[in-house]
Amino acid sequence: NIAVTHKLAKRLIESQSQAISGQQLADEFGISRTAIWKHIKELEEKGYTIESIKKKGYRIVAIPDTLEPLGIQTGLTTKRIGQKIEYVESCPSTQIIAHQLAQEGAPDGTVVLTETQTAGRGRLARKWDSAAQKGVWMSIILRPDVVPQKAPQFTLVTAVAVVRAIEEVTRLQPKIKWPNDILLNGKKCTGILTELQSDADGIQALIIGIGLNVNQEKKDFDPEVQEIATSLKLESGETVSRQKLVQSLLYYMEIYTQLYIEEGFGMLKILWESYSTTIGQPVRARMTNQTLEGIAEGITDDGVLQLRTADGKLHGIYSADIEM
Ligand code: BT5
Repeated sequence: NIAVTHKLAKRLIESQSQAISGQQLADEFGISRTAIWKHIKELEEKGYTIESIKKKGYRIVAIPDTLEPLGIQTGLTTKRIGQKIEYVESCPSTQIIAHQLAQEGAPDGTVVLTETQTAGRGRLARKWDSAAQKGVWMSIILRPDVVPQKAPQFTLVTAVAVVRAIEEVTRLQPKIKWPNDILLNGKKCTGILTELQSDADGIQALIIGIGLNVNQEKKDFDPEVQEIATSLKLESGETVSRQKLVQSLLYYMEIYTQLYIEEGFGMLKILWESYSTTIGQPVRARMTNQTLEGIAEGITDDGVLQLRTADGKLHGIYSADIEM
């Protein structure tokens, strides 16, 4: 019975260094001590390290760094985001699963997580390389009560949340490249993809996809992106806990999306600008129908990039690929 195994793990994780006796666990769960022992074996097979101390009982020493709900939700401090987690070991794309769940009525804050994607996608149907067990491949379903025009800013709000989470869990200092890239030393460690389900009544659901490279070595990346991509491990030299990272990311997503919905973009814009590499720089903005060169002067309260070309004209750019 997997549910009991999960409950047992949760109980042991929460009691931390304090061992709990087999008898006490048996009483609490209303099963035999032998049954408890079998669940303990089950956890060990899943990669948990459990110490069994004579006369004292069981104590969890280490948990495997998977993205399973159990590991993510134990110690999660959010109220909305991540209360419901859909986890699959492998899938074509978490965006596809999230879209389907949203259509079936999944609640605000539902999170989809996977260890690897076989058809991870970026903007404009580009490919997203998603090495197994090495990154965070995640989609978040939000149901904010805002007009569709306010949807693109969720990409910027998410970018700030990603930066804060990386800062909290590592000693790295990530930068944001408008609109949806997070960079470390000029290389991309995270991409964000915000998609929308809407109808005549407005936004039905936002599907925010986040692809975060965590523990890849250079060889783990597809050859096409090896020179432009990086991971937290490559930049920090240390293996990073994906569980901690997701917990931190969901926390910042909750507070910043809330702030945005309730107060607008003002405060977040200041934060966003403080992390931006784009603002104040000469850039080339490639759009589907044209390319513009100029100085990126700032973003508006709607998240639109303000680009001043050599002729002095100010252009509002809604979506583009930026080269610097
Ligand atoms: C993005 O698109 O950056 C958005 C990526 C969103 C991925 C997440 S993962 C969870 C969820 N499920 C999905 O299927 N997608 C979302 P864009 O700005 O279009 O950038 C795509 C480009 O980034 C590609 O053309 C490559 O050049 C590069 N790229 C691909 N994989 C990468 C990786 N792992 N790390 C860094 N760069 C990568």
